[in-house]
Amino acid sequence: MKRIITVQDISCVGKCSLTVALPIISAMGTECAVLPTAVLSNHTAFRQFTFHDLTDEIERTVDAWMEEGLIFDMIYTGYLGSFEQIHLVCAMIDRLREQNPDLFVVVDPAMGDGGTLYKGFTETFAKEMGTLCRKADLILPNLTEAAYLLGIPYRHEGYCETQVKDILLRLTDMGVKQAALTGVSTSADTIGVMAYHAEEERYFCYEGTRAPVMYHGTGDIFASTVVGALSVGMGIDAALSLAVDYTFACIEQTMKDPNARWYGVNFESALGMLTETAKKIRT
Ligand code: PXL
Repeated sequence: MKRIITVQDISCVGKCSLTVALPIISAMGTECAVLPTAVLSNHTAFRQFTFHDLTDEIERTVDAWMEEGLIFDMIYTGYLGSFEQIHLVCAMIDRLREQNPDLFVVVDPAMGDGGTLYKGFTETFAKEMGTLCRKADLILPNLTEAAYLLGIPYRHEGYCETQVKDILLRLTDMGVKQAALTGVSTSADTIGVMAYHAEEERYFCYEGTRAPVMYHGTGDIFASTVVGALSVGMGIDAALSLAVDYTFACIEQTMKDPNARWYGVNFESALGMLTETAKKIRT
C-alpha cells in the first residue's frame, strides 16, 4: 500500500484541508498520514476563528519519522499559514527525498479564490509560495492562486484558452514539472481543468458540467482526489478527469440537499464513486 503524507491545517469545522484530504484518500484505499500545521476552530471564511499554530512541531515530527526510518511515496501540501511554514515544508521535502528519491510531490498552493486571497495572506506570501511550488512534481492552483504566484492581474471577466495556456507555461517556467489549473472554462456551460506537462510539452484539458453555484472547499476536494487517484496508479490525465467528475458529483449532492451547510460541499455522499474507481484500478 502506498503511503502519503499530507501537510495542512485542521479546520475543525468547515469541510476543508485535513478533514477532506483524510477521508478522500482513505476512501481510495491509500494510507494517509498527516502533519497538521495549525488547528483552527473553523476555516477562515467564517466571521471569526481561532488559530493554534503548530509550526514548532513540524521539524520535531519529521525528526522522529527520520529516526524511525519511515518512507513516504508522496507528499501533498495544502494551506500553510506563514513564511516559516513554507520554509520548513521545503526542508521537509528535501529530507523525505533523501529517504526516497522517487518521492512524488504535489503542492496545492491554497491561498485564495474568486480573485482574492484568503484572510491573512499577502502578495509577498503568495510569491513565497512559489519557492514551495518549485519543489513540486505537480502543482494544482486555481486561476486566482496562479495569478498571485506569478504576480499578474486576475481577470474577473474570464480567460480564453490562449491565456490559460500562457499561464500554464509561465507556471512551469518557474521550474515545476506539471501544472494543472482548476476552475478553467472554455465554454459558458462547462468548467474543469487544464494542465501542462512540461517534460512532454503537452497540454491536457478536461471539463464537465458547470453548476450555477460556487461552494467553498472544492479546491481541497479536487486536490485530494488527484492525489488519491495517483496513489492507486491512475495516470495523471485520468486522475485530473476523475477529480473534475467527483468535484461536480459533490456539488450536485449539495445542490440537492435542502439542509446543505453554507460552508462546504457534501463530499461524503459521493465517496463511493472514488472507492469504486480505485477498486477497479487496483484489480
Ligand atoms: O480550503 C482552503 C482552506 C484551508 N484552510 C483554511 C482555510 C481555507 C480557505 O478558506 O481558511 C484554514
